[in-house]
This record gives sequence, C-alpha cells and structure tokens, in this order.
Amino acid sequence: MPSTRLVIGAAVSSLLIAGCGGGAAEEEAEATDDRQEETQDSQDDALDVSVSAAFGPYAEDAEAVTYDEEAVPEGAEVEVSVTGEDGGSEYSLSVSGLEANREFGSHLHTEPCGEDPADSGPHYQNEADPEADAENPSTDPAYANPENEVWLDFATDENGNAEQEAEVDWVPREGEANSVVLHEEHTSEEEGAAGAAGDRLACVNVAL
Ligand SMILES: [Cu+2]
Repeated sequence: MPSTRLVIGAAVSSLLIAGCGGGAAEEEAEATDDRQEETQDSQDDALDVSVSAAFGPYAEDAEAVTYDEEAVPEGAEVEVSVTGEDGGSEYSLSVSGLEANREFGSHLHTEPCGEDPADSGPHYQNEADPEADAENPSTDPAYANPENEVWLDFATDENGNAEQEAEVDWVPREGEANSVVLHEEHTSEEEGAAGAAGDRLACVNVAL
C-alpha cells in the first residue's frame, strides 16, 4: 500500500521537524530522500490491484460479464486481487454463486472484456510464443503453461463457491494484461492444445 507508506513518511518527517533542534534540517532531508525512493518504488514495480464485482450481461461499463448464465448466473460475485513487487506477482480469485460442483478454467488475458467472448484476446504470456498470433493462439506447452501464464483453474463446491491462488516469478508489463476469463473446463497441458480450456463463460476486467 504505497499511499499508506507515503502518509506515514510525511508524519514522521513532521515529527522530526517539530522535535529536533540543530539536526532537524539534516534529518528532514533524509526523510525527504526516503519518501522519494518509496515513490519511485511504487511507480516502478509495486502492483496492487483488487476488483470486486457481480457478473451481468455485457454493458460498456460492466466490470464482470457473463456469457453463459447457467454456469455464471447474473449476480454471481467475483473478487480478484493482484500484488506484485521485485520480479514476482501473486493472484487470488474468489467466486460465489456460480454453477455448483463443476470445474472451470481461468486465466489472465491480454484485453478487456467485450461483448464478444473473444474480445478479451489471448492469454497474457511473460515470454510471448513466437509462433502465436491473433488467429493462432499459443498451444505450445513451452509457452502455454502456468509458469509463463497465470492460470487460476478451480472447481466450485455445492454452493457454487471457490477460491484459487497463483504465483509467478514475473510482473506483467504495464497495460498488457486486462482481464481474467472463466472457461468451461480445466486447462489442457497437452502438446498442441496447451492452454485450451473450452468456451469462454465469463470475464472480469482486471487492468494491470
Ligand atoms: Cu483463458
């Protein structure tokens, strides 16, 4: 939480100014340096995004869109949070009110959710598969795998609830990952089908 750290930094620095005699100017200068470093960190590496939304039909300002109301009913809820720093990032997905007792695939995708399920684009890859393009998504397990992409496959319980977490040792490039998509089955790791998880059932906008 960069903003909290900055507020604390400012408070400490005013205490120093108020409480010290001759050394105050020097200490204030140090405190100012610390603040600048923290600001720098938060702009360069720190990622802290969380989204909480209810699924609904597509609308231009919809945060979470369902394309299949049997699997993902209108009003079902989703929470996604992403934190990243120092060359690593962590993802957590929590859903409630989905179709009970079934498997879903789920990944981080490149584009925002759209009216057409395909609008969310391919999976975000840390190292892009050189053989893949807009018409031919990556199916090479050397690239389409849960170390090079973010996979959040899950299975719902008898109430339609589930939670999943994932962790990778990289941080997505700013602006290049924009949604989490739910699919109809768990993700394949097979050669030639790696990354495939069936139809897109729903999508939540998560702009990283
Ligand atoms: Cu996907």
